[in-house]
Amino acid sequence: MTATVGPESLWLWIGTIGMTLGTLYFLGRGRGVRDPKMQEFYIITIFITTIAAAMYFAMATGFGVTEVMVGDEALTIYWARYADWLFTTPLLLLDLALLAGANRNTIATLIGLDVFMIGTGAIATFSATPGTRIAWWAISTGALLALLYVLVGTLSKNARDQSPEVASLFGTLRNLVIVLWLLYPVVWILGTEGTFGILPLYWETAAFMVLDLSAKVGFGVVLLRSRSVLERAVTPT
Ligand code: RET
Repeated sequence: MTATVGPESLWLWIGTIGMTLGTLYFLGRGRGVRDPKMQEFYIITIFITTIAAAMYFAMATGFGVTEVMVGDEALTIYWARYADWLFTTPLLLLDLALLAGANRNTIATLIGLDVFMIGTGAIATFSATPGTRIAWWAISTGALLALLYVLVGTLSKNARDQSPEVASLFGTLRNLVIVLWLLYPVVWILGTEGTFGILPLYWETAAFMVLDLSAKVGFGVVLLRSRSVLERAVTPT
């Protein structure tokens, strides 16, 4: 599944380097961590940036890109994004859910909605007519809104039942997720996938790169920087 990578490869290489540096940083910080519960956060977060680094490398080198015909127009599609998101977005939610002390049902609901969102988003991306593309985009965005509703409702309540420090860290991360994740469907619909031709592929790739680095490395830095708060999250009061 290859097509040629254009000048947007600049952003894909920056993404590859950024995700790799993020991975090395988290590996370095996690080395001395002995508490198994604390290690969970490190393992999950390190997998997130490792998967992203691999998928950015796949996109930059032309493996992760293909073409989709929409009418008589050929769209360049970086399918490796969806492979990345399918695994990394559930892991990001798992980090949040563990921090909040959520139960299994809440975790399953969040991850189920998330996989549905990325799955239907992938269908949107590979659909052959503008109408079906927009319809699947709307279905996927519906799942995103439902997911954010669970974050704001049940998960925030779980977090408030923890210590004030945990609740406050959770609040910061949750707000980061709300703002960043809502921008993905916007970039998609304005970008080449939306077929309205508002944002060219070059700038769309740059936008997704900035979002991905913020939502993964930025998120991880905020989550893992305060060891004392995490310790409180893993030792129930
Ligand atoms: C798509 C297109 C269809 C509509 C929606 C989307 C949402 C994507 C999201 C992706 C989040 C990715 C993250 C990556 C981490 O780095 C698939 C773009 C709603 C929310 C957080």
